Amino acid sequence: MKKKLFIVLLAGLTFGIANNSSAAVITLDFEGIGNLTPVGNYYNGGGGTNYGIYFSDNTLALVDAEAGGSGNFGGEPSPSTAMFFLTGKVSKIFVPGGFNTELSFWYSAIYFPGSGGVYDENDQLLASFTLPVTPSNGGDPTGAFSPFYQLGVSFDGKAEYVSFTGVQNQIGFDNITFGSATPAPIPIHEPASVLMMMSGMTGFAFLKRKLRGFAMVG
Ligand SMILES: [Ca+2]
Ligand SMILES: [Ca+2]
Ligand SMILES: [Ca+2]
Repeated sequence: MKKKLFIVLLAGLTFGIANNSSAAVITLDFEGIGNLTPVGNYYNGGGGTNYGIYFSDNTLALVDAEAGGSGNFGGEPSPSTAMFFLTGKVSKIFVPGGFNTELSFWYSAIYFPGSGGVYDENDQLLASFTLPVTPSNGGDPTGAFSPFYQLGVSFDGKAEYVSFTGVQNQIGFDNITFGSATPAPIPIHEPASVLMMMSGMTGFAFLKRKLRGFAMVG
């Protein structure tokens, strides 16, 4: 039983094989955006490097608690700011002009899985991906949403936007990279977390009682 579930998680984390690409690689690390501040147009002339990339209104930056913010995370690939959402179920990233063939990012989701998609300018789905529940190792030194896991997606065609779907305040992202799908390392040390995910509704009431959010808010 354990073995089967383990393979399911691997499958979710390892789809996509990087292609060689000479296109410019852009990584958004969210550093420099304030705690609980909308990412919005930060990378579209709003203070960060102007890549012409903008985010759906509900997408917020979150600074780790160790750095003075309200982030309940650790092991983020670029300290100390990540991205998440407190309203809605979907965060979208718009890349006018598009990007080719590869996307990668890091995420943490310790209670609920997420999913996502890459779309072209006609809203056609180019690639979809699942975001399995990730283990929690205690943070850096605190932060339940730790560590982050890397995931890469390869697709054909020119993508115009990316959607991340999940439970609000229960999934966070960092180092979102356009133009590179570096193969995901698979540092899985706690298969028990997968079992918790797979237990589904049976464990839901228990989880809900001790649920903590990506941000310490509310
Ligand atoms: Ca932390
Ligand atoms: Ca940190
Ligand atoms: Ca960061």
